[in-house]
Amino acid sequence: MNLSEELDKIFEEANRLIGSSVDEADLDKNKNEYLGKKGKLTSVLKNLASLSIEEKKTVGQKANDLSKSLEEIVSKTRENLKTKGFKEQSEKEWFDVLRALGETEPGTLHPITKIQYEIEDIFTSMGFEIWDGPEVETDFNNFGALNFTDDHPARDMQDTFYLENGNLLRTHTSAIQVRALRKLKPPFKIIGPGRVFRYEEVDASHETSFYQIEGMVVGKDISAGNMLYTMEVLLSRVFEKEVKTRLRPGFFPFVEPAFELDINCQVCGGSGCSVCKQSGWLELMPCGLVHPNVFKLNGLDPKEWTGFAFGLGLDRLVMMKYGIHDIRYLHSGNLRFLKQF
Ligand code: FA5
Repeated sequence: MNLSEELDKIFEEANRLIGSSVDEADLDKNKNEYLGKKGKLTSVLKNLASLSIEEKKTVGQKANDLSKSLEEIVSKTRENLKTKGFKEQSEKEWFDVLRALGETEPGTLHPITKIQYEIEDIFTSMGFEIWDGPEVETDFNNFGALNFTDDHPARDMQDTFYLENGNLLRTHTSAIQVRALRKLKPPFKIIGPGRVFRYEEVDASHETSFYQIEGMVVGKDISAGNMLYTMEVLLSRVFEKEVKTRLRPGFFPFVEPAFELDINCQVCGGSGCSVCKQSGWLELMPCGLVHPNVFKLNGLDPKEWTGFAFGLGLDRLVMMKYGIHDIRYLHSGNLRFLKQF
């Protein structure tokens, strides 16, 4: 066998052996057997010295080519072994990430969200549209357009978080009625649920951030009777039973006459507790007939249009419905509390 034939034989052997490597260590060993310092292919090259110049050229070239091809076969095989390795590892070591968490429990709606959805259903069934507005509002939308003059004492009724740019965190959802008044063509009926913010002392029935639902109806000849009927429907559907309410005169610059609708405290049944401050009643839903100035300030003619508006305290409604004796539970994130709903 001449040197060239010997090279062919070695290449064939090497190709087979390298291709059958079972893992990377085996591959390194096999590679070394042919391409290492003392490898079979390397040793053939060492014998080149005994050949003629002509043979040296052809056999040398052939040996170089074969050695390059073998290097390529080695790197291909290494890649295959790596992929195979990952595959085998993932088959052996897989685990169910969800199972690793243990028992999972489905989430539930927060009681405030639940009642909000219920109220949205009640009002949409009466033909109301649902309106939204941003939590950061302009002073004008929150106060100015609602007939609060700059020095109006009512501004102090709702301690306000102001932002550096002159805007504020809305103190009530009445800012949503302003947006509706400016966008919609009367007649219209809207409700506007949302989160509001006030710089207040926190106690059993007061939070610094809470939820309200604004309601507004604008049309021809809207009366206090229409307003009271709407509120009765709302309360009887939410509570699914008769609840005692009372109306007191109220004061808000954007409604005239203004009323406070109180609900008989459902936590103590009216006998007095920390939620109702021992009075047996809880302030729930102020309301009134839209003040003519509000129509004027928002581009509508008060001689042509009438309306009513109300602002329901959603947290307090939830407290009354479920007999919750402290508003702070609602924003606590306490799962033991929330799971009950
Ligand atoms: C207002 O916010 C008026 N914008 C409501 C209104 C709308 C009047 C339309 C007339 C026409 P008031 O500040 O009273 O009003 O708040 C309304 C309701 O929000 C209260 O009756 C109460 O249920 C709830 N509320 C007020 N302050 C808090 C508080 N700190 N924590 C929880 N609920 C509150």
